[in-house]
Amino acid sequence: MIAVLGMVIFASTKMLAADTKSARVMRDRMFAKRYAEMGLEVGRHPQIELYDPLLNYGDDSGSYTVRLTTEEARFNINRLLLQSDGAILRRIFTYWGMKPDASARMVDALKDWVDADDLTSLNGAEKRDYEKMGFKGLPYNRPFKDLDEMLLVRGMEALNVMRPDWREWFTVYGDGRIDINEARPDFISVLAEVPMERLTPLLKYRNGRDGAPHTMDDMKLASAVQVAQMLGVFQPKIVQELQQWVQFQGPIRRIESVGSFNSMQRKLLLVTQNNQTLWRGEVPVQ
Ligand SMILES: [Ca+2]
Ligand SMILES: [Ca+2]
Repeated sequence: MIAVLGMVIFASTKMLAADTKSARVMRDRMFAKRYAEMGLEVGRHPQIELYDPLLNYGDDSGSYTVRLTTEEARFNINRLLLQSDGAILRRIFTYWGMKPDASARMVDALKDWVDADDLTSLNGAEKRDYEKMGFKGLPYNRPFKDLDEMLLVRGMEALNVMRPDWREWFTVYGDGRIDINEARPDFISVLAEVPMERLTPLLKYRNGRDGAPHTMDDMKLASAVQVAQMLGVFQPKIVQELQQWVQFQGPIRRIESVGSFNSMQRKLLLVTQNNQTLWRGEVPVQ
């Protein structure tokens, strides 16, 4: 099927051979997206395995690379705000280089946005504060339905400039527990309050004998105690936090497909649960 699709793309490319530069850019964008779409279709197949060779494909004109992971590999922003004292979120912002008062201000503003009341937290922002800034109808006073809603929160514009990849850290899906088998090392470092170098035993274990992530020999972490031991954390507070905030196989699939054509790259994302689409769209290539 893929070979046939590839030939179709190649043939249409030839027809467009003699055109202007802007038309070439448009064409490259279109074909890069088409390759990404091909990848997404392969990646969403229920029988596809994490390490399936079909997840990478290339021919003379273009290619796609698919990454399968779980949505729970990210921090659920709503749960962090509504089911904790905000400590983990403050740690994330501090890790990004924000000063303690700025990160407390950001956490409080986010918290006020999602909590139902109009009572301004110590460093937060509620209706009155947004009205003073000239905004009516804010905050929504409900959990974020989409990450982009976060951009409406006071202070997020500046954070978006400082940390353009902030979306990579968060999700609005899942029960809030981080899939420790899929989470990025820096996420684990922030979650468990350990420096990156302390992660080596855990990552070694997770990667299996070949030392590479997402291959057939990967090992699965299976308990919070095991995670705590591997990270060398014994403070009861952190162990308890791990027990509360960690899981080992998130049920929500995240399929990321990057299509390339000439120098153009486009990335499509599909989030599914029980084969139902939760989110589908294009995201920036990081
Ligand atoms: Ca509120
Ligand atoms: Ca491996």
